[in-house]
Amino acid sequence: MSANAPTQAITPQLRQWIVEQAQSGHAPDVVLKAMRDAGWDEDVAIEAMESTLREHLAQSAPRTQTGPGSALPPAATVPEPALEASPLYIDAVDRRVHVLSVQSQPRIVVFGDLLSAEECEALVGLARPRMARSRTVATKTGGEEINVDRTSDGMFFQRGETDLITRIEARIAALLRWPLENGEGLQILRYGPGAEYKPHYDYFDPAEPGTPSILKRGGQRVGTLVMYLGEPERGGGTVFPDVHLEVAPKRGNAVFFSYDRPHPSTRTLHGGSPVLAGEKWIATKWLREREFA
Ligand code: PD2
Ligand code: ZN
Repeated sequence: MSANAPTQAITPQLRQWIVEQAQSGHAPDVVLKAMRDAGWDEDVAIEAMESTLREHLAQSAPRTQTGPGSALPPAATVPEPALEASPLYIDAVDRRVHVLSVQSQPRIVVFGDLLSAEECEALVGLARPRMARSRTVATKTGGEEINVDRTSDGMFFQRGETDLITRIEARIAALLRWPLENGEGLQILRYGPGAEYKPHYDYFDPAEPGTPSILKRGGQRVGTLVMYLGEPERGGGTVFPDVHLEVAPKRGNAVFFSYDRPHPSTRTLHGGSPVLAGEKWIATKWLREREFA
């Protein structure tokens, strides 16, 4: 709250109104603007929205994906780099990408030198003026929400938005042998000291009511490529708790993982550890089953 703003109480009525807005699909920015127009201090309004939606999610019925009689969702084809001959590097259109580590179940591959230092800097430079507090897709409504588990700032590029982005997207498509058209636009995230991304799955939970609407555009996510654009001094690794793996966020490197069904059995739970010193920047490319038009 700004220093001289009077204290504003977050009443049960306000909380109910916030939940109703989210359920009817209003974007967080729209709700925030309505609150500011009604005289709410911006920081109080954000806190009210975040705490209300967090509590609301926690109170929702527990999800059972693995209960007796519930079959696993069917497996999909996933992106897969050409690793059959145990290569030390893969030539991906215009760049020789190093293969630093490979794991099969779950499929997790660490790449070195996927991006040059100049490309990393250029992406950060393009993104920096457009950064805003991160939002993720709200699977309850199919809209967007401020994600209380993510304390980074972020933005999305359109696919093919600049020549640089087109070149990088073509490189990724060749590296992962997955159609460029099936990729979402690059997401850029910046984590300052203390910022983290709590462990989560990148696929859309089939049990959430908003998921069918999200899947109309391109189907499920089946793979993720996290590229490190800016390294912190300490902390900020990408962790996979189920397999006790931590990938160091080294600039130009990337970690790829795939998941053939939207289910925890893929063991692709992952998160971004808190940045302990410095700043971490990443670009994430999510791969869908079909064209993401
Ligand atoms: O920043 C990361 O390391 C990270 C961790 C978990 C990024 C993502 N997920 C993501 O972009 O999905
Ligand atoms: Zn993720």
